Amino acid sequence: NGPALCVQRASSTTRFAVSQDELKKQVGYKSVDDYVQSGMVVGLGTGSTAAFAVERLGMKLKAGELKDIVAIPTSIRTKEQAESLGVPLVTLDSHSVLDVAIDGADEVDPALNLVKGRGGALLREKMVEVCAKKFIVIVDDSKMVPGLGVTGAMPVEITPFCHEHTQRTILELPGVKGAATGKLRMDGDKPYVTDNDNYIVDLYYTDPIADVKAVARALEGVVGVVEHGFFLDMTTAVIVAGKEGIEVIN
Ligand code: ABF
Repeated sequence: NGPALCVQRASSTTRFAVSQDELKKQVGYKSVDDYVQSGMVVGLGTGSTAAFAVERLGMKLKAGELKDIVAIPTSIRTKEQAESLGVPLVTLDSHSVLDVAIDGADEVDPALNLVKGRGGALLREKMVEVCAKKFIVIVDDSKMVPGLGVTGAMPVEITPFCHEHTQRTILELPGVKGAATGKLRMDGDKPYVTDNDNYIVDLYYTDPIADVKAVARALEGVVGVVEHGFFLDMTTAVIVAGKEGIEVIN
């Protein structure tokens, strides 16, 4: 049985030229409206789409429509946004189980497996989202792909210690060698540094990845790899916005 599809048609107002930002806002707001209730522990994702969910949560808390919420941010920038909106924050150290986590993604395949991490927050995102009873992914329809690895980088967070060695090791792995090129992510003329003081190697595939689970397992076997951007078998539902309306796939 494949994922079920529930299509909510666009209202007459949303059928006209809707910007990408408006689509992100629609799914961000809907995720909070449909999946967050008072008393919950909520995981807050990172990125321009997740920022709308955080915004909505802040609005509803301020309006008193939600109460007794605590939230766990997945990056420093999400933490700062949530703090600025008065969202009470905790960490996994005090709350190991979340009721729901909401986040964006870079790619979503038909089995609802994901590539994440082009925003650089993959480690904290995965640590938090794997602890959620429900993981709700919010995207515009440009993120829906027939197979993972086609629209851009597949990020791998690695230790700065001997990063060139680790990058070479990754590029020799089955499922990577001959299929992808690797590039250390840069921030100007210096390596990009994650919230966890690590580096990121971006893998660029030319064709959809044939066996995503095998590549994920191989990456997990490399000492020096901290985490990879495949989020497999984690998704509860994907809320997708396109010009025709919003779809919930689960
Ligand atoms: C996070 O933000 C990431 O895992 C992903 O890389 C990115 C998606 O950002 P956006 O919503 O801005 O496209 O969810």
